[in-house]
Formats: sequence, structure tokens, C-alpha cells
Amino acid sequence: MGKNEVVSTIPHLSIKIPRIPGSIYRKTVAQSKFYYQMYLIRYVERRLFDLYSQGLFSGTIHVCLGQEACAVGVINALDIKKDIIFSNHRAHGHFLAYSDDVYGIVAEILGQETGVCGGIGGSQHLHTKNMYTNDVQGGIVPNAVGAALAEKICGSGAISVVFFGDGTMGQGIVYESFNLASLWRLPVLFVLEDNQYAQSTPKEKAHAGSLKTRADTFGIKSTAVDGNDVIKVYQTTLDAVQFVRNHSKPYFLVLNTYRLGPHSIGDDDRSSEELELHWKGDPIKRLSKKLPVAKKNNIEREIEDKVEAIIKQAIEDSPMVSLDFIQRDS
Ligand SMILES: Cc1ncc(C[n+]2csc(CCOP(=O)(O)OP(=O)(O)O)c2C)c(N)n1
Ligand SMILES: [Mg+2]
Repeated sequence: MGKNEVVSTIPHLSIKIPRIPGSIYRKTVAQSKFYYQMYLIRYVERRLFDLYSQGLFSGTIHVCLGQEACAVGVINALDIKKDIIFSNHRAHGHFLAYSDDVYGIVAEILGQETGVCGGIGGSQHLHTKNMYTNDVQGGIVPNAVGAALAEKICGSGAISVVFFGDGTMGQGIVYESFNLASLWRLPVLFVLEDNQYAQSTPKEKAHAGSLKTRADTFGIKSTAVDGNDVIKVYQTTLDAVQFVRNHSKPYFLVLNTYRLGPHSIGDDDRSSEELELHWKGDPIKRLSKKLPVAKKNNIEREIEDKVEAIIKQAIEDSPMVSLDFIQRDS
């Protein structure tokens, strides 16, 4: 075993959550695994802010601070061996919950050739296995519908899942996607992470009426859930996924959450009173209260050691992506 390898004493990605409803063991495994993943996302993103401040990468990042329960709850309810996941500009949480590839994403954002996309995609254009992200608001939604059509034609049993934000509900392509998905009975799960803001625009100033009921008119079933309660998100997504897979029909899942961090880097004009209020509902703090203190501390220490070793390695390891490399790749 290498010097920097960490021996895990707690359940995380390799552990499958037993599908026995109501089992106490199942609940304990789920809570530890979810805490591991949510804390990992939080810690990696906080460190990315530091790396940016140190001038170690240019461009920007959009962190999902406060929305970790959405990524973890949904992705754990999927069959990650075959389902196809599409995400947006705020994708780090989805990526880490899906892949656990800390090195791949850190090196990618640093613009290095060893990054998961060779340093060419950066924070907003990630791809690994069955996961794709793109920063064009709404642009990824019809891609998810197309993938669902392909999987249906192949009879693979896979579904496609697409994450988007409340601001993106202002894009017409979302409704064209709802229409075709319903008309052609496609196995696609639409996941709205309603964090109440699009950049600096509050939802109330951009959208009339309810976002959830917009799916009704296309005959698409929907559910809204507290997106900061990871267990609820997980259980609701399990039911939604079962519906999509068994009936080959779309489903609209609304996760009510809140963005605790800036939109990207340093751009936040919300009041400190508003932010303080929402920090009280921090999904990570909420879940931590359900774990024994020693277990929580072990998980945090393991992640911090692991991420620090990976960041050090990623910085030392590889050259910045070169023009030659980009030309060779295209
Ligand atoms: C087509 C398009 N228009 C504008 C932008 C710039 N932009 C990036 S994120 C964003 C707001 C997105 O809001 P929302 O969908 O609620 O997602 P959130 O940022 O809250 O996660 C905007 C306007 C973009 N990326 N793509
Ligand atoms: Mg939003």
C-alpha cells in the first residue's frame, strides 16, 4: 500500500445500501455513506475556493454549497452502472457523488492534462463514464431526452436523469423536452434543484405561478420534496426512478433547497440576515446530528486527509494543458 493511501474504516462508495425498507441497518449504512459523500463535496469545494484565491486556476467555478443533499440523495437512488446522468454549470456535487473521483475533478479544474477531461473541459464541462455536464442553461435537457429515447430503443432498461435549476425553467427548450418525453413515453427523470435564485435574480421576480405544476400540463407526474433532507430526497427518488423505469414515462422531481454560497466566485448580494437564516438549515449539519459524534469525526478526518493528499499530488503532478495537447485531442 502506498504512503498516501487511506484505509477506510467507514462505509462509503463501495458499500451498497440494502434495499430492505425500514431496516435499521439500512438506515445506518445510508446515513454514514451520505454523510461521507456530502462532507466530501463540501470539503473539496471549500478547498477549490482556496486554490482559486492562490491563483492556481483561472476562469470560475459554481459551487453547490448547501445543495449537497440533492446530489447525494438522487444519485444513490440510481443504477449508476447503466443510468445516464446529465448536469449543468453547478456539477461538482453530482460528479463526486457519482464517481468519487477527487483527483480527476481537481486536476481538471487546475487545467491539467491528468484531469478527468484532459484539462480541456474545466469545472463546467465534465464527463466520466455515463455522466455529462454542460454550462449552457437548458441545453443539456434535450440531450437527456435524446439519451432516454436511445436507451428505450435499445431496450437497455437504463433511464436518463437531468439536473437543472429554477432559473433554467425560463428556457423554452425545457418545455419542448417535457413535451417529447411525455409524448414518446421516454424514461427520463427531470430533477429541478430549486435553490430560489438564478445568479442574483430571486425566483419570484422571474417566474409566475408554481414551477412544479408546469409539468402537469404535459401529463408528467411530479413530486416536491425538502431538498435539504438527504434521506427524504433519496427515498423520493427511489420511488420516482421505479416509476420511470417500470412505466417508461418521464417524472418531474422538485427539490426545494437553497444556495448557501455565492453564484460563482464572490458574486453574492443577498443580505447576511437571509444567509444566516438559511445556514441554520444546512443539510450537512442536519444529517450530522443523526450520527454518533465519533463516527462523524472519523468520516471528516478521513476525508480531509484524503483530499489534502490528492490536492498536493494534483498540484505537483502534471503540466498545464498545452496547445499541442488540445490540438492533438480535437
Ligand atoms: C443559455 C445561457 N444563458 C445564460 C447563462 C449564464 N448563467 C449561468 S448560470 C445562470 C443562472 C442559472 O440559474 P439556475 O438555473 O437557477 O441555476 P443555479 O445557478 O441557481 O444553480 C446563468 C444566467 C448560461 N450559462 N447559459
Ligand atoms: Mg437557481
